[in-house]
Amino acid sequence: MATNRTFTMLKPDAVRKGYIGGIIEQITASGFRIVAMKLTQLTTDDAAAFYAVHKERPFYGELVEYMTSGPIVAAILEKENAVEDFRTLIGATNPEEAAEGTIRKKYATSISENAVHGSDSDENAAIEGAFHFAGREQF
Ligand code: IDP
Repeated sequence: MATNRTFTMLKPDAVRKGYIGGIIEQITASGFRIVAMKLTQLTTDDAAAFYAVHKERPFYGELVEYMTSGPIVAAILEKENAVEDFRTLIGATNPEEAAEGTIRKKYATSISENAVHGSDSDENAAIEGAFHFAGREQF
């Protein structure tokens, strides 16, 4: 059964370029409630663990380096059908293939520096949310 929460990160390129406000505005205007949120920075160990599923991919080293290159915004979001609806809102991994109006189409720099993360399953949303937030930080 689908749960109603997903996990997101506004990635270092989006934070560096001053897009936090615009992206959060689009997320909340699309019906997501912010359950948890913080500005933080991943260590190399954090990023390596978070993206461990990609460790055999050729871009893994680049991805870990990029994700540790500056602050990120981590957040848990709530909405009916949250995981699927948020993936639709952010658009395809490669911004060149993302639909018009999606967050990646508007704010991403490239396929690697693509502005925002969204969990790909309810199971991963729960794991990723717990990776970043204690229970008392979730509202
Ligand atoms: P997703 O974030 O859309 O779910 P994944 O395939 O899970 O996409 O990849 C995780 C992240 O790895 C992407 O968001 C992007 O930052 C990076 N990435 C994915 N594919 C490539 C690639 O071909 N080159 C460089 N970076 C990539």
